[in-house]
Amino acid sequence: MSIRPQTYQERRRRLMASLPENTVAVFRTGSLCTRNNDCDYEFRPDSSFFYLCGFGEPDALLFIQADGHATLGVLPKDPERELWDGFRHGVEGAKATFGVDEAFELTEVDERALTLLDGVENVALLMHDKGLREQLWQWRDQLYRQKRQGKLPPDNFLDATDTLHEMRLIKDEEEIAIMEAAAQISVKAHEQAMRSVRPGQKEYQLEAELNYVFMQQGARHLAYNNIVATGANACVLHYISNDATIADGDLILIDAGCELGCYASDITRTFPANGKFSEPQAALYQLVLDAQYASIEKMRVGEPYEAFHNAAIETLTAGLVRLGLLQGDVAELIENKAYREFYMHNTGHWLGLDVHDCGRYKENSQSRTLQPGMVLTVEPGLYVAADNERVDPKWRGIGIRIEDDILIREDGPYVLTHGLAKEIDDIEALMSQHN
Ligand SMILES: [Mn+2]
Repeated sequence: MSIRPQTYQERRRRLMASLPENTVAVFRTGSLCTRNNDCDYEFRPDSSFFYLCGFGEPDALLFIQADGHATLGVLPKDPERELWDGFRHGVEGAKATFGVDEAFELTEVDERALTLLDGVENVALLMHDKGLREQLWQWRDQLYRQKRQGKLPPDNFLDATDTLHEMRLIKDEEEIAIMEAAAQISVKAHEQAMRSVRPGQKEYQLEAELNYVFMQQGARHLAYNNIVATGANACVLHYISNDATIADGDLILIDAGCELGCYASDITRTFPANGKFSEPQAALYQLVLDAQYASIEKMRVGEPYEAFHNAAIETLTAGLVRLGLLQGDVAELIENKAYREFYMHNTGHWLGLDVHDCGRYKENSQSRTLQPGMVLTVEPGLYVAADNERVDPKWRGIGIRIEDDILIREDGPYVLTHGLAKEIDDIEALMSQHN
């Protein structure tokens, strides 16, 4: 299960067909980042670069000409460096493995770039890549200085961001297969966390169970930092310290997903540390779950993007009134955004090579409509701050989110993260198989 070289070729051709004639598009993948002294963070290729060629080494540069002809600049083969830092594909390997038409060693980058840019009218790039923008300007200046020798510097710089992001937004069959596999590995990891948790454990000890399953199942990387939040820590939306002690009676919120072939999965589950929901925990949990089901119902072809968020808000607000956390008329409370005291984030985001994947949510300030091949998360939640004195003490410090990954298909929403318990009974049954 992987992306075929022909698919990358096809993407490059499609990109160039959407850009003006006589354009060269240039992308780069990024460099290693230092963590401390001589230790680097693991390298992860830029998502758009990877989408166009699948090459995973640092410092690489991709030129695509108008007809789709692709030239990849790569680090040279170097037995000494490879002995220390690991394998490099080099020029021959890059051509043979990734289906690019040409490759060169980065030591020749200036010469190659000047040849590729000479006589071209437009240069397309991801305009936010400041380093590349500056590099391209330097090459342009060099051509400009040689104008009287017959060189023709490019006239315009174009932003390829929108075109490329819209392509990435609609997933093809190969991408969907990888994303479902990633989702299913994450399902197994969450199941293991639910089965193995014990009060008294540190959050990071439970986190270790997730990471173990990810890697055992073939996913070497995380899509984002794991959130393992016990009790009121769940109310900190991007809690990542994961070093508190899990108490009997806590709810635990885990937001974690593996990355497979650079594709993200993104799952949140909330479950009781001792295996049994208390009454107030169960009441709020069931409300969030109802909101999630109502939301998924709206994840259909032709529905506006905002519909599933609105469905979640309606269910949550009505439920908060019913349980006594909000007082007043439901329609008015929605109008005044009163729910924001307990629900302050959106109900979903695009998912793909990036966990918060690219693609516009609105077009001409109108919510866009859902189309087949879009993948997005659905993640309603409720968070009652531990110091919220406006509500009955029994609700305080409860944070809940339930998140799944949804593929929009002609025949309706398809849950990529299928099979993972989320009904109260199913979670309690799974947790009773304690290991
Ligand atoms: Mn998410």
